[in-house]
Amino acid sequence: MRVLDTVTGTLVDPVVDGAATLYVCGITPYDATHLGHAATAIAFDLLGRAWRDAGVAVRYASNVTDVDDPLLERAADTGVDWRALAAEQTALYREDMTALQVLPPDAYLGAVESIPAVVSAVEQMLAAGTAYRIPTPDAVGDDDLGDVYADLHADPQFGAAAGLDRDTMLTLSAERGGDPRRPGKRDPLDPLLWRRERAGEPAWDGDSLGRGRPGWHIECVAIVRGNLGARLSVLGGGSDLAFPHHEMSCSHMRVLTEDPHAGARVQVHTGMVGLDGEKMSKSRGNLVLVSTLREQGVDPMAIRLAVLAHRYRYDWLGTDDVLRTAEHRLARWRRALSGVGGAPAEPLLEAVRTALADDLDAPAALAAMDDWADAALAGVADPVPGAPGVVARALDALLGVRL
Ligand code: 5CA
Ligand code: ZN
Repeated sequence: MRVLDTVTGTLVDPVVDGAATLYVCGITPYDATHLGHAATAIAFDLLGRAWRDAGVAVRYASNVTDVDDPLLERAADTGVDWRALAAEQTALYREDMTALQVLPPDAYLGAVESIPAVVSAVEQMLAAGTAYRIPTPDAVGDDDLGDVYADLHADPQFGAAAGLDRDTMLTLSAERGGDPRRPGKRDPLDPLLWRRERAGEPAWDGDSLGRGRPGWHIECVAIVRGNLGARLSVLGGGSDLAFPHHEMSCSHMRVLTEDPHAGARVQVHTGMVGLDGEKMSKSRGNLVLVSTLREQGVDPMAIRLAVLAHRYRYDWLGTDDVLRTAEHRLARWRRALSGVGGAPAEPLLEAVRTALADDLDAPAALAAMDDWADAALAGVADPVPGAPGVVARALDALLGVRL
């Protein structure tokens, strides 16, 4: 089972001694799940299924960023309580994932419940001199504790994974949650670890850090360390997270553990699903939201097939056509499976397993099943009794497509 390591650009088998740990960056619950979120979740679900099928001992953790700036901003804009928004969208996401047959992580944690782990990690970095404080005259309270930032110069490996020039790093940092213009930082790229309480913002007890809330990267780091250990097999998410999020997360893990090999053995990034489809179909009811599609009666298995028709590592566009093609395919497969006999199942299973082992080549797996369905619908000369049942159960297990 090899996957594309986006750091080296090579295919790598992340399994060591029959075991693998996987961390996938989950949602910030301020909006409903769209096809892109679903595609990322399904890609790593396939990886987990392929590993389990091969007998690998898998431990999988993920998160919900249930307190962060985008969530607080959306709540303020729409006049709802941020906690209610997060709870509602997290519940909806879980329903969507269940409908899409995405197997749940072994550990699924929120940022809020991980605050004690974040606080001790940040305290440890301050004590080691790998983090520093910036005064916050606008913070609530009259102490002088300040916001805490990581000192990236403490990590000689910082930047090696993403391999970007400094201007690009600065631009991406500004676009993706960083604050390169914040005065007082040692390096404009240094990421926030702990933000002191400001008027009107949620805050929690931070022991020696004072009341406040966690930075983004350290949240994922705390969950990884607490549940999987600091030497991960695979760190995954969409390609929008490669920099700064995953670069910073791996840096924090190295610094915290004083282990140059801490972080991820392999980073796997899914392509971005273009939501042009959202604009296109909004007039017809915003087709790209998984929950909307479900409400409209679209079979979740057709949504899953629409995703699987695309190789995870490339960008693609979610359109009506993609969905119609998937519905057609699903109906065809179901017709092909409705007989009592069919072509033998074993060659198909072999083809599906081989496709998945090759960097999760789901489109090749679907093509193999298309061939089996063609044969079944054309009428097999020597039909094997029970073959359709074996095929249906194997596709359920390997591809998560319940027929
Ligand atoms: N909570 C953070 C990660 S710690 C976050 O990025 N949340 S998110 O809701 O924006 O995205 C959730 C997951 O879906 C992430 O892995 C992200 O990389 C991925 N994702 C977001 N947009 C897309 C898209 N258009 N196509 C594919 N994957 C996407
Ligand atoms: Zn994350």
